[in-house]
This record gives sequence, structure tokens and C-alpha cells, in this order.
Amino acid sequence: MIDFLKKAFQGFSKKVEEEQGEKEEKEKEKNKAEPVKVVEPVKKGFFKEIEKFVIETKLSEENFGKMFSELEDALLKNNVAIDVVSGIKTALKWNIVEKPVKREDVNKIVKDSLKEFVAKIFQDAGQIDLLSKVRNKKPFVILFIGVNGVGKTTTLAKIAKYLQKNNLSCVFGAADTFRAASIEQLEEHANKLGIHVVKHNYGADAAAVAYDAITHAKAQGINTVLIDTAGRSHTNADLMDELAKVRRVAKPDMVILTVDSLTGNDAAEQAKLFEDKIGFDAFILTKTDTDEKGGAIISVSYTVKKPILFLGVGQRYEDLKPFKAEEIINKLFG
Ligand SMILES: Nc1nc2c(ncn2[C@@H]2O[C@H](COP(=O)(O)OP(=O)(O)OP(=O)(O)O)[C@@H](O)[C@H]2O)c(=O)[nH]1
Ligand SMILES: [Mg+2]
Repeated sequence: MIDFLKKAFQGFSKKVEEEQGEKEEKEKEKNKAEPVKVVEPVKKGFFKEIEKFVIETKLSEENFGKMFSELEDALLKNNVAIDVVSGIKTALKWNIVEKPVKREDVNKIVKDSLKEFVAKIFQDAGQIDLLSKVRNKKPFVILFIGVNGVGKTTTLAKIAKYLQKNNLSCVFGAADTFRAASIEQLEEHANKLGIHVVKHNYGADAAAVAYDAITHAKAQGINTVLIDTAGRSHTNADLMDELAKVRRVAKPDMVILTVDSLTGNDAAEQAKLFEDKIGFDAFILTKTDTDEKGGAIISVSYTVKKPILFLGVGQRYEDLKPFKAEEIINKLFG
């Protein structure tokens, strides 16, 4: 688990444990003071029941609120969106406030509640089997979208390598006709991977490039068309319109949003924006190898409820990991 979060999590569990411990002691004391008056010594089973009840003291909502604040801070600082934190709080509250919870069970209950909550987020976001989709349609057209510098082009090349490994051929569409050197960057990847690039000049219509790449794939019997696009944000209204046009013309079978895990909570905002303006089917979270926080993945999933296809874990072609919910949950809260 990420250290900072781990500390806060342990701190929270400890506080609840201590609180429960104090209560248990108090209850035991009380029980010592006036116990046998009400309980007949022969009724061992009955007495045991009372003892159990006494030890399982309850945590008040007020105390819970105080104790949760540190964990709340840690979750927020680790890029877990506020809505998600509220959800976690409610789930935890439900499981431990005013419930007969034993001190030794607190840690496990807190951990399980967090895991369960996040597992549900990933489950609701769904899953996509990329290979089976690509195998079922020819050519299968994938459009890559996202903000500047998040890793779109690198990820596109990684996916090409992944598809090649699975005996699926690719062609690139150099539809980033906006950023200087973007076409050369794509060509460099294409040369290394032995892939053809369909390109026009800088400033050309991106939708026309996408269209030509698809035509090329159809003519050559190529399995997949991977369309690179220029990075853009909400401030680039023209580029957003251009992207909407690329989508209309290319009619991609899948639109993949690339988001950079280092942008933290902003990643969820970006996802919302692209969903509103363009729409997408799945996302890829890059640079997870350099992200020490790890909360972005939960926030984006929760916000847009779209499947995560892969995680970028480095700069090499092989550094693309299929997303596995359980692995992430264990890394975060294991
Ligand atoms: N450490 C690490 N670096 C990555 C990863 N993915 C991409 N990068 C790096 O991020 C930088 C930007 O990558 P690009 O692929 O050019 O990003 P882009 O979104 O296409 O950028 P624009 O076309 O300018 O919008 C490059 O230096 C990549 O090597 C990753 O998973 N981990
Ligand atoms: Mg690029």
C-alpha cells in the first residue's frame, strides 16, 4: 500500500481499536461492579452471552467522524476524489458505527470496507476484451484522444506492439496535424515496429487523414487502424470541434481516452470533459510507474464509469499492463 495512505489507514484503525478498547475496559469494570446480581452462576451459556455483548461495544457517530478525518485527508491527498471519499466514509460508517464491533476486528472491517467499495467502482465501470473485439471486425478502428502530453502517441505505439504480438496487423493514421514534429514522432515508432503510416501535411484536415488510413486498411486487409490525434483541452475549442469531426468521419469502433495518472484529480475532470464533448469507450492511465499516490485510477473510474483497458508502466513498448482490478486494490489497500 502507498506509504502515506497506509499510515493514515493504520492510524484510523488504531484509533477505532483504542476507542473500542477503552469502552470494553469500562464495560468490563461496570460488569465487575454489579454482575452476579442479575445473573445466576449456573447459567453459564447465558452469562457468556452477556459477556460477549459487553465486549462488543459500539462506536458513536461523533467519535467516528473525528477518527475518520485523518484518513479522509490522506485519501484526498492521494488523489481520491471527494465523492469517492464520501462514499468510503458512508460505507465505513455503515459497517462500524453503532454496530457491535470487536476491537480485534476493527482493522479487518475497515480494510474490507475500503476494498469492497473500490471493487464495486471498478465493477460498475465494466470491462472490455480488446483482442476479441479487434478479431471480430476488420478493420477495427481505434481513435486515441486526450490532453497534451499525457502519452497518447506512446500508448498507441504500445498497443500496436501488443496487437502485433497477437498476430493482428496495424496501420497508423497521423491525424495530429497540429503539433510540430508529431508526424515524425509517429513515423519513428512506425519504423521501429514495421508499421505503415498514413499521413498528410501539417495543418491538413485531421478527419481526412483518418479516413485515408481506414481506406488503406480496407484495401490492404489490415486488422487495426490506430489514429493518433493532437492533444487538446477545453480551452482549445477549435481543436475540440476538429476532434468531434474526426469522430464523425472515422466512425471509430473504439475511442480510447488517455489520461496521465500524475495529473491526479484533474484526470477525472479531463475524463468528464472528453465524455461531454466527444464521448469515449475506455481509458488508459499512463505513467503509473511514476505516480506514488494511486488515487487517480479510482477517481476516474468512479467519475466516468468506463472500463480501464491498460496501465502505462514505463516508456518502453512492453510497458503496458492489462488492468486488473484486484491487483490495484491490493496495491492500494492490501
Ligand atoms: N514513465 C512513463 N512515461 C510515459 C508513459 N507513457 C508515456 N510516457 C512519456 O510521456 C511523454 C509524452 O508522451 P507522448 O506519447 O508524446 O504524449 P502525447 O499525449 O502524444 O503528447 P502530445 O502529442 O504532445 O499531446 C513521453 O516522454 C513518453 O515517453 C508511461 O506509462 N510511463
Ligand atoms: Mg502525441
